Amino acid sequence: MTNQNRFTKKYAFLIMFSFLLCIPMCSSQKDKKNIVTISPDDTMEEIVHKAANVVPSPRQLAWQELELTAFACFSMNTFTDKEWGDGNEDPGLFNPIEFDAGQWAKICRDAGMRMIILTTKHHDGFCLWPSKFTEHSVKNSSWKNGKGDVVGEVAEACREHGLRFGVYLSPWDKHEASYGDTPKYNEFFKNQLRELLTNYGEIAEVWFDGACGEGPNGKRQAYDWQGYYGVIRELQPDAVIAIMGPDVRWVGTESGYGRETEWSVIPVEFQEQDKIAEESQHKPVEKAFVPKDMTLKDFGSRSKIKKAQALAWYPSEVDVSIRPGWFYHQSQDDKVKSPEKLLDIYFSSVGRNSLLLLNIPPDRRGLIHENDIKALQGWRTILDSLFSVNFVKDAKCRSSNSARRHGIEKTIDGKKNTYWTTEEGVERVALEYNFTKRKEIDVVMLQENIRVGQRIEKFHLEAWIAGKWKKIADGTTVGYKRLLCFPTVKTSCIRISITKSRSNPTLTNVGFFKLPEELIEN
Ligand code: FUL
Repeated sequence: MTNQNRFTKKYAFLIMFSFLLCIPMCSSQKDKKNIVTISPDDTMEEIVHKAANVVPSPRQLAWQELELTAFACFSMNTFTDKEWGDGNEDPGLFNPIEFDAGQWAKICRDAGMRMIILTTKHHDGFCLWPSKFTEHSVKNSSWKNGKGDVVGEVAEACREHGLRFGVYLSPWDKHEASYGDTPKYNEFFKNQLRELLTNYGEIAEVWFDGACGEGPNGKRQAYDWQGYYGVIRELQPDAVIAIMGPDVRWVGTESGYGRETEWSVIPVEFQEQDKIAEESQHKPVEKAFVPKDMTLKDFGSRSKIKKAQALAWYPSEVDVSIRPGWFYHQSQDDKVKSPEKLLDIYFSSVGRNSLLLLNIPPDRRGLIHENDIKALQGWRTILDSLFSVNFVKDAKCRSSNSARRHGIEKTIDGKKNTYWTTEEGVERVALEYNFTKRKEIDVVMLQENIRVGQRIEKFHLEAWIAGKWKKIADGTTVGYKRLLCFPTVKTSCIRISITKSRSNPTLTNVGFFKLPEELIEN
């Protein structure tokens, strides 16, 4: 990652909170609970209780449940063999003669992706749709004699294949002459957003890159984030706004590896707390928060929330490319990540309370390259084989405590809306799953019911082997999904002990699985 990326993505974290603090509060009642203020008089116990009851907004919940999404970094850079263009590229260079959005959507769907996010405009300003507001677009390319619309075709293909569609729109524009002329460019950018958000059906995610450099005149632009967010909320109220936005947090690296301790409820620090609390129901409040390093080991542990002035639901997204670069380069055809590497990334993103945004950059033909297809298919085969048999189906289960109507059987019914929990005040608890026959197990899946909040802080797993309990894994946070992988055990019973929780813990689904044999031998 370049220094500029690092800086600008950090900056993103700063900026998004200003909006997060106001928009969720001034929108619907439902959205209110994804943020809570902490009073200076709150005891630690009260702060922990508040943290335990912050929940995702409906749009954040729908987004989290997608689990796997694809990025399609495809634009002028694909044809110039660059990662970042300078905005002076000849539009005529863009000519994907075999372009087939249906192929992208089919490959992504078959790999298990639930959405494609397209780079509709990268930093070079070239637009993949015939924008009325610039000449630097597909309308002046050789492709389809300037009559093509990549955004339209990808949006349509996504719909046909049952995928959601998202747009990446770079605020940084190295081509546009008004860039740096702040009010003028902000209007230009909002016009482009309006085109994308009105002409292409439902948009599930708007992805704002943090990169903010100089425009063609050497000027820098002050982005009107609040104005941009307003356009999105008005035109696509169900879309999450990611990275430089209030709904989805960049995990902090582009490696594909999330944190082992990943809280979706994290502190929002701002200076004029009373003023914000007073004004938040009525109008946006200008930014007033303290920057954080996105690579912190954790954002939401007790020591962090203790110092917070407010807490917000702000879940993490892990973005990574299947190749070394974000855009297609022929020289990287033999550097596509292997199915095993992708599996490891899956465990370390989806399996660590994050959503995975995997970039699959189409090539110059306008197709996903054969090598990427092979890797994706290999990965899907492993995932299907791994998760095809969940041993809970055969298990008899019991727990040391359960609340009425929330018994442990709710963890094995496969439903996402039912869940096990304990009686009020019971925060340490054990759950046992007894199998009719001994099973070989090396992967455990835990899912909290995030609809009521994220609560589990510490847990461990034990297997009953040769007449005694043997510890096989332990962890801190669970969140939406936690996957743990350990050396294979042959056991008749697994015990999950939750030893620390914020308020009564919940589990909506539990799974016990066995990795395919060939992976273990490797
Ligand atoms: C980065 C950009 O600068 C890359 O080119 C790419 O678009 C990636 C997804 O985000 O910040």
